[in-house]
Amino acid sequence: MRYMISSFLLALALTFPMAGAHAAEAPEAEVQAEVPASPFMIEKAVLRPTIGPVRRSAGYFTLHNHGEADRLTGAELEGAGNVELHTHIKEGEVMKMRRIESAEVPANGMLIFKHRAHHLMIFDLEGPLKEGMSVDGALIFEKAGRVPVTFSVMKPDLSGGTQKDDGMKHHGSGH
Ligand SMILES: [Cu+2]
Repeated sequence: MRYMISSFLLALALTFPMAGAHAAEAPEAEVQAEVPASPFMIEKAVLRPTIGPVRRSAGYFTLHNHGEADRLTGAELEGAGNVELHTHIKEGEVMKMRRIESAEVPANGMLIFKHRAHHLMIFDLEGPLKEGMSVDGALIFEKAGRVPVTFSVMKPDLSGGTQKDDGMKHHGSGH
């Protein structure tokens, strides 16, 4: 059911590029019955495969917001003990990771979590994440609340990186 509704919202977004302005005019009954209205479309939701016995991963996604400004304040993942929001900062010559409390979602804009930038840190996984797996989770927003998202486990696009070896210094998990 969720898939059908997501498709409906996607169709809506494609039909009305200015979805923020038009969403209110769309037929309401079908949407409001099952999902709290979410102005978001989330794509490229991926988790890194785990490496050996390490029960830690990183998560990435691209969120398109077709509504008002909001803030991402947390995330959940099935089978994970804890999920944190992190960012990368450069201190001198060294890239470091730092936990952040929230991330801004601009009105009618995007929030991108990717390699070497904002990312989800996944801790205390119950088991390994292998390529091809799907894992249910959720992103939690100040206004929109809990928005379900399904992550695919795959090697992420690393093209956003700068220097090859920087990524190996963080948490020892290679992201
Ligand atoms: Cu991190």
